[in-house]
Amino acid sequence: TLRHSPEQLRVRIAEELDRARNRSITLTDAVDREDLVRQHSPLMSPLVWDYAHIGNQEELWLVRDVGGREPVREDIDNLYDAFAHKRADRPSLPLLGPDEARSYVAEVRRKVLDVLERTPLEGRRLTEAGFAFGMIVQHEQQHVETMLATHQLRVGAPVLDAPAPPPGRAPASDEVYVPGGMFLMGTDLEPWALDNERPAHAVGVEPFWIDADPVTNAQYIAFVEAGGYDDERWWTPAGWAHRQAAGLAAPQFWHRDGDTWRRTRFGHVEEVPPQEPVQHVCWYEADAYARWAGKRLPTEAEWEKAARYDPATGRSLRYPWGDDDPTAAHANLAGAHLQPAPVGAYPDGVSPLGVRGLIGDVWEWTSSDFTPYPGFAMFPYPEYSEVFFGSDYKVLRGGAWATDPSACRTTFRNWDYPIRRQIFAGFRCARNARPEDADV
Ligand code: AVJ
Ligand code: FE
Repeated sequence: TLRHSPEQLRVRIAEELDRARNRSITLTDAVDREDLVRQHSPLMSPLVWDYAHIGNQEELWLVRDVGGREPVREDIDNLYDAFAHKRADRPSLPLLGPDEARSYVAEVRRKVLDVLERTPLEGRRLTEAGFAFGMIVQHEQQHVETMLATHQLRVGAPVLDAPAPPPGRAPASDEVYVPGGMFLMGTDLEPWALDNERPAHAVGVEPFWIDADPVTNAQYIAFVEAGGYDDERWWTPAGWAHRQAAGLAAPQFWHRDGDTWRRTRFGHVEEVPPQEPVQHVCWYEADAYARWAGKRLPTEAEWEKAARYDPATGRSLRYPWGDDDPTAAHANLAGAHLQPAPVGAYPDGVSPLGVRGLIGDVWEWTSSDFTPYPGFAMFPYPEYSEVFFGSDYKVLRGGAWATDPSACRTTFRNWDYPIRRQIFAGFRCARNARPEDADV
């Protein structure tokens, strides 16, 4: 999207809208009507709510605001306002049924494609470089990821399948040295970057070491089997209280079968693959593991420097591998495999410093609270990020196997509560460098 002519941009936007819609349709067509309207966990909306909410957001921003057209269904705005009803309450609302939701969403899309044909993609900030369309593409893709989390919580026969990921390979070394000093964090150039990724600004970090790969299941099992869940020393007071209250003893969806750890993944029960990044751990678990390992979580500035700083030029890249858009060779994205790949499976995705698996596989918890960058300006609405700023949420970086490339960049910031485990989140560790480490 960086250097498109207006006509190429229109084609690209239509393709992105279509790709997002194909994913939402796949996930909603995969289950029967009962599973579409049912709540599979109080943490999640019924799938049919996500589906109609996707259409409603698209109507609000692209049909009404960008297009200036008459509302399609103004009467349902409140039902699909995420701030008006908590997820737990959504099943009891008079929601559109599956057929109604499908025809509503399709009608909105027909109008949007017409709006796209007639809208200048320059001038007005909301439509400059197709921003509002890009925002809606990313919104749908984020809900696709949420719907995948709902599928993972659903109990019953498997309905989703995908080919296995490529094989992994060992890293050259377990940790990578990141030099201290300034780098450019955030972006002004990425046309579809959301408000919280802006503006680009110089940030200094102290020299540090970061894990070459995300923490694997095998590494995490060592923590579990060393009694890490029963040793208060590794946990913050809030983490320990939560571990006790929630009875945490292993990642979500794991169980012990004799001597073997197994996991349930989209209805399939399988042995926990040792070389895959661990997922379905909350921030408190990640933080406790890091302390047990004699390390800590990286800050989001450290994560971003490790991901995009090129020491040869001093420049910040768009992606770890350079400025090209992600392909299937760079990273495990877009739900292609429905699971993380073993570490080292994407040699083309390595960062200039030699850090691997930064994009895709699992969202990575950072130690940072979700706060605005200096010079932050809310755009185009406060409910995307601004209302979430503060100390309640921790930042996650890098995207998961479920994340679409359109909603995944080295600058992209995700956030969630430190207790959340149903998201596709893991982590890697970091530690401060000593002065003599600079010689390596
Ligand atoms: C950025 C993933 C935290 O799912 O709550 C979806 C994205 N915002 N609809 C979320 C979002 C509005 C958001 N996250
Ligand atoms: Fe939403």
